[in-house]
Amino acid sequence: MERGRTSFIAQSDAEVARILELEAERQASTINLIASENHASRAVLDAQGCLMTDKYAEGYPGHRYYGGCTYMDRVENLAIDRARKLFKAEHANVQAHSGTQANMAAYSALLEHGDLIMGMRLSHGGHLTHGSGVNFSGKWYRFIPYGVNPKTEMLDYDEIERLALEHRPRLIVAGASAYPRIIDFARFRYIADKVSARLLADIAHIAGIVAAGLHPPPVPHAQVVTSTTQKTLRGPRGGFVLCDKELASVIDAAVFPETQGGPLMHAIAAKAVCFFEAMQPEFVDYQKSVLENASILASELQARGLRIVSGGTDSHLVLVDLSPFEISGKEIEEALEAAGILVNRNSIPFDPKPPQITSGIRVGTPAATTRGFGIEEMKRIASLIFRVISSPCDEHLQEQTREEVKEMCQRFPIPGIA
Ligand code: DSN
Repeated sequence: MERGRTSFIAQSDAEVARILELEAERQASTINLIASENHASRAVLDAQGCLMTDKYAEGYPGHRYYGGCTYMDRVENLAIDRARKLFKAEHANVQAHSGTQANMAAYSALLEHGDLIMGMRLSHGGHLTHGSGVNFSGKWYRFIPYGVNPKTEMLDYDEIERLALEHRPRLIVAGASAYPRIIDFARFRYIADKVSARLLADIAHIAGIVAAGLHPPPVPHAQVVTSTTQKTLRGPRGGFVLCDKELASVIDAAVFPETQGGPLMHAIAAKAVCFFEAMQPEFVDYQKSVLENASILASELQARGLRIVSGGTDSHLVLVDLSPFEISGKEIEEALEAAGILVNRNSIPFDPKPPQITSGIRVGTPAATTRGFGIEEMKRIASLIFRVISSPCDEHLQEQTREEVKEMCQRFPIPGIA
């Protein structure tokens, strides 16, 4: 069991080759329910490991600071064209190294340091780059956080509008890392227009669902859209920015040369492959299964008495409130890992516990769906999760569950592992 290039690595570095083999074995024998992860295709992995790693290509297609960029231009133009087509955007920048870099560049293009932004509170499902005090965003800009309604645990658009009218931000960020419901980009734009703010949609988590047409699109509502490529979009680890054409030059300048140097051309080649894969009809089927699996997982967990934040999900993720069981997200993350099931501890709205401990777990279906898990497997996974949650200190039970997980996994190989 090894990925294509491991044998070459083994010839020059046996230690790293062994670690890669162990990681492949870990991925193959465990169920990955981490909502922000996925299993990229062999084509994406090969492109990301390709010889474009060797090339400097500072600048943009047709305007590079190095010779030898003919094929860099071709592959970057392909990635740009595909990203624009996939998301119906006027302009795309595919050089951002990550979602954080994409947000850094977008803020820099649109704002001055000290400007006011509205973003979703991290503890209600927002992202570090949406104003956390430990992140550049919270240090360089002033943020007014918005959150979910305490009763519905869903975005409260009336309250967001009230806050916008009171504070009059220059930018509103719509998007989340742990919010299981549809995000109403049209409503966000209506609010932004009322206070002459710009709207940025951070679709990192839902990009694949948006690309498949199964979540209302951020374009044309948001003037700027940022994203990663490795989550539901199932591409390489990386970022990209979409924007209206009048912002194209300021966004490009904010990515390079302002916040990044040389682009990662191998990653851009892999992004091109990812966008191509996301244009295929099978990708829509895949995203439908991702949503169906998440919905089944939520209802099966609910049927066993677990409280699901907001009462369900419209997306690829489910937030489970563990507080009625008087156990923490950290304890259950660790107990589930011992049982071969990977989730992450996650704050739930109004969580009294700190982010290192949390009262919840976040459970997502993109990776498990990629390896072919369907409704029957989701039902079984829900019963295994419940079993572990019910006896979180029972190591024998975890070992027994781990064996069952291994047996399930053997029937569903990961596409990127030969
Ligand atoms: N840290 C990622 C997540 O897990 O959602 C977002 O960048």
